[in-house]
Amino acid sequence: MKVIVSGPFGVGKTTIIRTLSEIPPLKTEEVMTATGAVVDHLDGVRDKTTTTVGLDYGRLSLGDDLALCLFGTPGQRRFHALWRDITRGALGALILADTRRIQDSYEVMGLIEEQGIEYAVALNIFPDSPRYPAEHLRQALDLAPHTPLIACDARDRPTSLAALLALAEHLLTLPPLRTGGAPIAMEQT
Ligand SMILES: Nc1nc2c(ncn2[C@@H]2O[C@H](COP(=O)(O)OP(=O)(O)OP(=O)(O)O)[C@@H](O)[C@H]2O)c(=O)[nH]1
Ligand SMILES: [Mg+2]
Repeated sequence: MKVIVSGPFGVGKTTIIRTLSEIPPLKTEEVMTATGAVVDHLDGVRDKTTTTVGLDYGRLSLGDDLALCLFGTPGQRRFHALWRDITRGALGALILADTRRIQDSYEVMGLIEEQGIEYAVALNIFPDSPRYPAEHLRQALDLAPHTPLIACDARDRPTSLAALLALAEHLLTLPPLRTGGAPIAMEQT
C-alpha cells in the first residue's frame, strides 16, 4: 500500500519517515545555503540545516501480508513539479501540520485533494506549539467530518505509529473506489 507523507516545509516529514521505517530510509537531503534563505523560512525549525530535494522513502510492515510504502514529498514549492510522479497510485496521505503555522498546510491539503487521495492530518507537536481544541483545528483546516486529526511527535515512534494507523484504519473503512487514489496513467511511448 503506497502512502504519501506530506506537509509544508520543515514540518517533520523526513523525520517521521525515519522514525517509522523498518528499513534504512532513502533520503535526498541537501544542505540549505544562504542563497535559499529568502524563501526557506526557518521559523520554528531554526536548527534545520538540510532540506529534501527529491523524496523520502521508507517501509513499514503491518503483519505478514501488508506493507506500507511511505513516500515523502519535498516541502518546498520549487519542487512541486515532482509531486505528480511521487503521489501517483497512492492510496492515502498523512499530511503533517504545525499549529505554529497551520495555514502553511492548506496548499498541501489542496494538492492532495486535487489528486483524489484520501488523507489524515497529523499535528507534529513542537515544544512551543500552541494547543487548541480539536474542533477549532478541524474548523481552521476545514476538515471533512470523517478525516482523522491526530497529534504526534515525529521523533517518537509510538505517537507517529498511532498517526499512521489512524490513516490506515480510515482508508480501510472507505468503499473500494474511494481508496483508488489518482488513476495510474499509461506512459506515452
Ligand atoms: N521538537 C521537535 N522537533 C522536530 C520534530 N520533528 C522534526 N523536528 C525537527 O524539525 C526539523 C524539521 O524536520 P524535517 O524532518 O527535516 O522536516 P521536513 O518536513 O522533512 O522538511 P523539508 O523536507 O525541508 O520540507 C528538524 O530539525 C527536526 O529535527 C518534532 O516533532 N519535535
Ligand atoms: Mg524532508
